[in-house]
This record gives sequence, C-alpha cells and structure tokens, in this order.
Amino acid sequence: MQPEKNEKSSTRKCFCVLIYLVLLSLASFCWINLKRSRWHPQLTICDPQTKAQTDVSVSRLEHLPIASLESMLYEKPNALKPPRTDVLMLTPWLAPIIWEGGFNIDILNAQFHQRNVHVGLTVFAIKKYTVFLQIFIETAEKFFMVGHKVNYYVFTDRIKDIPNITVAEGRQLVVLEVPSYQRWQDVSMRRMEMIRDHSQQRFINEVDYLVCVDVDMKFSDYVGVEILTDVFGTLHPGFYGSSREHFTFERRKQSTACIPPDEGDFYYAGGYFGGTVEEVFKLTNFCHNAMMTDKANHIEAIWHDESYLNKYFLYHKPTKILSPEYLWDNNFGGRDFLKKRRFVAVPKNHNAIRNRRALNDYSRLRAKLKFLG
Ligand code: 5GW
Ligand code: MN
Repeated sequence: MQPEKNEKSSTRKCFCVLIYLVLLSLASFCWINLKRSRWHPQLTICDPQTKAQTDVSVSRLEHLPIASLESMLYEKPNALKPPRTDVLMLTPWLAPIIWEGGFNIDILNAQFHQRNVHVGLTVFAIKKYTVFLQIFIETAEKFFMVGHKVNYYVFTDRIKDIPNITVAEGRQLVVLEVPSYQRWQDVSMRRMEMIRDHSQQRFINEVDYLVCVDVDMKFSDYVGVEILTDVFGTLHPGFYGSSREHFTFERRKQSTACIPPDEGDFYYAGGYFGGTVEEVFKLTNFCHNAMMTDKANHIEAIWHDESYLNKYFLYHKPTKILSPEYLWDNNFGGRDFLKKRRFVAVPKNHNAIRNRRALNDYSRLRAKLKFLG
C-alpha cells in the first residue's frame, strides 16, 4: 500500500506545479498587455473598429463636390497696399465692411453663380406706402442682384394697389397679404414677426438668403452678392461718424433693447438687414420676442424695431456690414468717401403719406443736423 500512496502524492505535486505555471504565465501575459497599452496608446489605432471609422471619413471626404472657378484676369491684390485707406474695411471681429473698391464683383459673381444662389428681397407696403412700390421694383430690376435668381416678397394689406410689373426671367414677384396695424409704430415693428413667420413657412423652402429693406427707397447703383453672408447689418447714414454717446440706442434699463453707455459698435439702420434664412429667422425672432416682453411691461423702445435690431447686433455680431453706400439719404448731400450711392431714400410728402409722425420726424431731423454740425 505504501508505494501506491507515494505515487498518488507525487502526481498531486506535479498537478499543482502545472496549475501554478499556467497561472503564472497567464498573469504575466495580462501584465505585459496592460503595460503595452498604457505605454503605447496609439497602438489602438490598429484596432479593427477604429480602422473602420477612419475608412468611413476618408470616403466621405473623397466624395465632396469639387467647386472650381474658371481662369480669370484681374488686378493682383497687394498685401502691402490696401485698396482704401479712407474708411474702415474690417471690424475688430473680422467682419468686412462693404465699400466700393474693396471687392471684385466678377470673382464674387462666379462663386455665387456656382452655388446657384437664390435671394429673397422682402419689402412692406402697408396702407399708403404702396405708392413706393413701382419705383422700388423698377429700380431693383435694373440694379439688385442682376443675373441671379430673385424673389420679391411684397407684404401688403392692399393687394389691389400692387402695380402690375413684369420682372425679368429668373425673377418672381410674390405678393403676401398681411394685416395692417393702426399705430405706425406697430406697422414698422410687426415687420419682424411677419418676416419670422414667413421664413419658417415659406422662405426657407424658396430662397437661400433674405435681404429686408424699407420700401420708401430706390436703387441708383448696383447691389449684388457682395452683401451676402450669414447675417449683415447696415451703417445708418446719420450716424456712421458718431461717438457712442450720440448713438440713439435705447438707454432705459427697463427696456430689453437697453444698451449701456459704454457699449455698442455701430448704429445700425432698421431699414436694411439680412442674411441666410436661418439667421434672419433667429434675428427677427429675437427682436419680436424682445418687443413682446417690453409691450407686456408697457414700454416701447425709442426707435422701435431699429432699437431691438441694434441690441441684437451688439451681442450677435454681424458677419458683414454694409457701408452707407447701401443706405443713403440725398438730404445729406454727398461725401468724399461715398463713391457710390446704391440705394437712396425717396423723399416723402410727410403730410400726405404719414402726417401722424411729423413730431417724431422733427426730433430725428434735429439729431441728424446735430451730427452733421
Ligand atoms: C407710416 C407712418 C409713419 C411711419 C411709417 C409708416 C408706414 C411704414 C406705413 O404706413 N406703411 C408701411 O408699409 N411702412 C413700412 O415701414 C414701409 O416699408 C417703410 O419703408 C417702413 C419704415 O417706415 P419709414 O420708411 O416711414 O421709416 P423711416 O425711418 O425710413 O422714415
Ligand atoms: Mn424708410
């Protein structure tokens, strides 16, 4: 019985040693792997899953549409010679300010034609302001986005008074019937709400960019794709040279349009803004909501929609700014820096068109005269 017992115990010993060796090699294998992945994390790039992801992004990049311009001849830009030194051409947040001489329209037209860009021009002709439409559209046919696809969106409460104007091929006149408001302030301010609502319901499906302007105006020189960008505002022709204290921002703290005395970049005009439909939706939605908040608090900003627009642009900087070439009033005469007057105010017979506003106009005129010295 003795030798049998000995044999059994030596087999058990062998088995234990074997188990010990297996466990040891397993532990060292794990340890080496752990160390390797800690020291060389980039090795995970070889992981088949990551490799698959890399392949997907490579193929997406490989199938991007290639846009290329045709060969063109034009004057070489000079890094040491700015085209103009008499005006500011770039904001501190690197948005271009659009002045004659600062761009080559042939290059821009080629780029925008390639994208087959479609532009909407919104204009309000409520009550007697329908009288401005004929000249507005006739001059736009001559000067606005010539050669590009254009939709005119005319908001009116007087469908019957809309002149019958034939527009060029690739252009369309769309008349939108909207309610009118009794107070002229509401006529002006509700434009934000109506542009917002129509952006959501229709403009987003029909155009890429919106340009939103006053109707008591005429085009007298070219306005093209140089103005198009995510979101743009326009320097008010009465305040481009003013100091902050002379900007007629809303100053009362109770208003959502309030701008503190030590803030504000430019004084933007209420009658000329635009951008992509998405950005114009955001802008008009902000302005309308701010107006409704103020209305509930029985306060209305000093220059109505213009005050809310200025508040928006203070904290949502425009990606381009139009110079006063794009919004001028010949009552100011000319200026040396003004190489073109592209869009100018049509003189209004205030008594016939809007007699109720005479008092306010007087105070505005005084502000303008003060600025002009
Ligand atoms: C009427 C009386 C006083 C002020 C505005 C109106 C008015 C403005 C109106 O009866 N019907 C109308 O369609 N509007 C729209 O609001 C026009 O598109 C107009 O261009 C815009 C802004 O009003 P404006 O042009 O009189 O304002 P300002 O600051 O250019 O003189
Ligand atoms: Mn106007």
